[in-house]
Amino acid sequence: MKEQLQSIADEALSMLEKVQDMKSLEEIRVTFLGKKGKLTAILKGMGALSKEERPIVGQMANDVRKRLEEAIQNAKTKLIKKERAEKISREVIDVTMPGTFIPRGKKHPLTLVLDEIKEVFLGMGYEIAEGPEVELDYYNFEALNTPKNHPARDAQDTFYINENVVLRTQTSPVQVRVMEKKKPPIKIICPGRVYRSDQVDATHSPIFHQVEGLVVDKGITMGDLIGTLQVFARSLFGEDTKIRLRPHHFPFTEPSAEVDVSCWECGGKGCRICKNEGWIEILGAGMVHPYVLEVCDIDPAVYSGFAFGLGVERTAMARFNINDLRLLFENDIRFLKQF
Ligand code: 2NL
Repeated sequence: MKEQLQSIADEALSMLEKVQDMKSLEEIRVTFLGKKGKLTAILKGMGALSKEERPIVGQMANDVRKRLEEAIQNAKTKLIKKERAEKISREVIDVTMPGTFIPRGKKHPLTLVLDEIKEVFLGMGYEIAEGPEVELDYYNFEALNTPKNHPARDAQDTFYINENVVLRTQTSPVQVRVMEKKKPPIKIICPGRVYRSDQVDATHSPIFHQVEGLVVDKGITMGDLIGTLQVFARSLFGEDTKIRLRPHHFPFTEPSAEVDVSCWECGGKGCRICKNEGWIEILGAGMVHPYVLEVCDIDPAVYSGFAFGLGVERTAMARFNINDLRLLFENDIRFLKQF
């Protein structure tokens, strides 16, 4: 039996020395140490030994088991190290491989125009003011001299959240909020998204963007308004651009005007772009109505102001010669690439 144990140990150790993978290692373990393994068989056969021999062989069998267990553990550690080294050598990074091409994006035409507009007014010392898109009826209409039953409040034009809350139809409520808080001099522009219950077509969208401007101080006149709009028109549409005011009505300004710029294509002679008018309408403007100043606790006997409003989509369409407003919202890359 001693010789048997010795030869089992020799056989197992020589197999363990040559083992190449985890699966064979496990097979070796089962062959020698498993329930039906060679060493177990020896232990089972010990009943046939004499009293004197039994402890000696038992001791020897235990030593062999210990040696084999240690050898298996060592072989396992070696294999894990080997597999890890192989994995790392397989995973070398090829630093010369070309990267994935990520195309560079560009600004949307609406953003381009908005940036230009902001730039002009920041240059004239205006500040940018922002406010909520979900707005109280009071700021959107009431404070702007547009009482209940005024046609501009028609449910067809305005998205009502409830009786007192609307999606703002213009950015003027921001200006009212500023006037309530801050006393003149005030010089702000209010860019932002506005909402009207309109059917989508080539010139209408229920969501669009506006920039409104407001100046309030002592002695502000129509001359200041015209001079400001002149600077604005020249910088957006070219140095030779002229402006003209046509009388109009807004509830929040008095007097009020619609403002045209001379056609940048034909210079006023008449062409396809201006539909032979020579002029293109770009904004509405006027002197702030005394009522609006009063509700903001600004004394109209001391202060006066001018205000104007323009549609960013309309301006972008004019500026870039775009004939359908929907193109600005579809995000078709073939369209956007052109600006
Ligand atoms: C248009 C016309 C306009 C204003 C907006 C305004 C704001 C205050 C007081 C008085 Cl707080 N006026 N805003 C004035 C005139 C015209 O917009 O056609 N917008 C697209």
